[in-house]
Amino acid sequence: MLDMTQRELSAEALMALEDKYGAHNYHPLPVVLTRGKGVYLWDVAGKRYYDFLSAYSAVNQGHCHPRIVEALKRQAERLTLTSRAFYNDKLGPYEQFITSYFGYDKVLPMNTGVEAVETALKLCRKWAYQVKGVPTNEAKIIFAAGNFHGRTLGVISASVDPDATREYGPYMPGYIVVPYNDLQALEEALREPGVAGFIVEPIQGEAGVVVPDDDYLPGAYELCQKHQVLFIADEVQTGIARTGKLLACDHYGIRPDILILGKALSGGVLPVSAVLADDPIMLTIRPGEHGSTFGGNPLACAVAMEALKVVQDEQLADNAARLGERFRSRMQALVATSELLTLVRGKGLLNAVVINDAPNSDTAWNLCLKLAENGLLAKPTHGNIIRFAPPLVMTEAQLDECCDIIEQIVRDF
Ligand code: IF1
Repeated sequence: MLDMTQRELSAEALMALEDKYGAHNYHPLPVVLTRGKGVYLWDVAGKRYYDFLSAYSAVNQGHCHPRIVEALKRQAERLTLTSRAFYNDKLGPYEQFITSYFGYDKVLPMNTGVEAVETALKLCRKWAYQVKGVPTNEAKIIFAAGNFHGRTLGVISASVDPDATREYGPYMPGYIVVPYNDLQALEEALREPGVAGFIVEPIQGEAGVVVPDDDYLPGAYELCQKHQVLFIADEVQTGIARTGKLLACDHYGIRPDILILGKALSGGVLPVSAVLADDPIMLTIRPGEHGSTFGGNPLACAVAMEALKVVQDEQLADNAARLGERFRSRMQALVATSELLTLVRGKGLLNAVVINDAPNSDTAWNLCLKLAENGLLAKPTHGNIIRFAPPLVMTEAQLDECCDIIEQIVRDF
């Protein structure tokens, strides 16, 4: 009976429910989705959309990928959770698989992206005291301004976005924030005593898909090595084929000391995240010193293993690279002839267009409403930037159709 009622609720009624009973910590586009398949989403009225957000790059493999859903179902009927109080028969094989997939000695499995970031920060501090010999409680970690690493207190303490930090203080000590894409500022910060790590997004997502200069990440990595500081890459959003390589760091030939993954590690099926590092770093955390009830659960292990195999078998990195070139060249042509757009930037299928208006304007939002009306879902990041990040299983023909829609809307706007 309840189910019947729910199915018959209109989009308006469903939005009203969220408004009335849910916390107001989001401001979604007024679209109520009920089904997804590959690059498509459908709303409750049956209207079909191209998904150009991919749940913030969590569904790189496409919505409800049959292989991943099958792995989920198979494991769900067998064993879902044991906690880490006992061994389970999925964790070991998954750990072997993912470490060889990314080329690290060890993995520490967590659930959400921000938990993996927190894990990396804790690991970095442990390493500072045990290996580098930093005096107790004096370890410092360097962050880049414009960062987005999640929502915990430990992580927002590094944010420069007032929306993320306002009235959530006091904040975590031991942080240094330097400008992004500025090697000189990083080098100066590295000279401070007690620096243990530098954490960076290879491309800053929330900041508006900001791609650094080609020499920034290799330069930063080299500086970290020189100062015996861990280079920590937050590839929660950029990883797993999104930017046209398995990892964004692969574009620059650098291998982070600590690698953080999340989102697409499960193909968007359930929260699965991971921290990867070699033994001298990972083994500084000992039994009882860190963990999570759900981290490394058999359901997550089965899903993540299948999700990573899909990325490989379907050559999603190559597809992202190819389609990304195509997308940016189409948008480049549009930028050249439109008053409304000033530039397009990105790598692979993580791209953004910047609108010729103020960062606090509502132009990007209004453009996204128009795009949605015309069957394409994208989300503004700031008032004048729209991120375009479709699932990586998209075809060229589909991408062309999407570019046609964007072109049309921008010209008519
Ligand atoms: C939301 C942004 C994207 C991330 C990086 C860690 C996390 C994220 C590089 C934490 C999460 C999300 C969360 C999402 C919005 C979103 C986002 F616009 F805010 F910046 F993707 F671009 N590191 N990113 O991007 O992962 O704990 O959420 O699993 O609604 O907050 P999480």
